[in-house]
Amino acid sequence: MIRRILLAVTLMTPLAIAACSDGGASDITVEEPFARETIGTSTTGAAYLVIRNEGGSDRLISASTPAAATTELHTHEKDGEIMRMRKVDAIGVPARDAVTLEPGGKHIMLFEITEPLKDGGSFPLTLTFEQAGDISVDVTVVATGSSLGGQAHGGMDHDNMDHGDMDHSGH
Ligand SMILES: [Cu+2]
Repeated sequence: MIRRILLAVTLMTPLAIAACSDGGASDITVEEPFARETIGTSTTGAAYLVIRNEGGSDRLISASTPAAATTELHTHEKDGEIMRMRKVDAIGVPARDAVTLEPGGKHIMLFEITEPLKDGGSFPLTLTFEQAGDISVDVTVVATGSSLGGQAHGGMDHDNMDHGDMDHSGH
């Protein structure tokens, strides 16, 4: 059923599609999605991106990718002098605003990455928003320390992160 609707939309002229965008599903755009390459035998990583919202407030409620068995929404919080990652149920996207997921901040955590992420590669990622629905992007894999991945985040490498009391074994 959904496939049929999508096909119908695809067959419409660009003008008709533009007219359809009043529904609000296109209020959100996702820019500059990237992840750092995995190191050694590590199967843990994170995806970063910018969410731009031209419409009313929304929330990113989940993400999924064939590149990893488990995906979680994470944030970083300062616990004394230590930055700890914490799983969150959703990442809020205020109306007509942008939210940046970046190293040392909010991110999409990837567990049990199936194939090592290599510099120059990419993988698909589907973001699910409460209002806007699913938005799929291609995440570019960059080398560790690359400028796209940000620099001044010493000590925040995911491999060295203290995951606190999060249990990642119980899938
Ligand atoms: Cu994390």
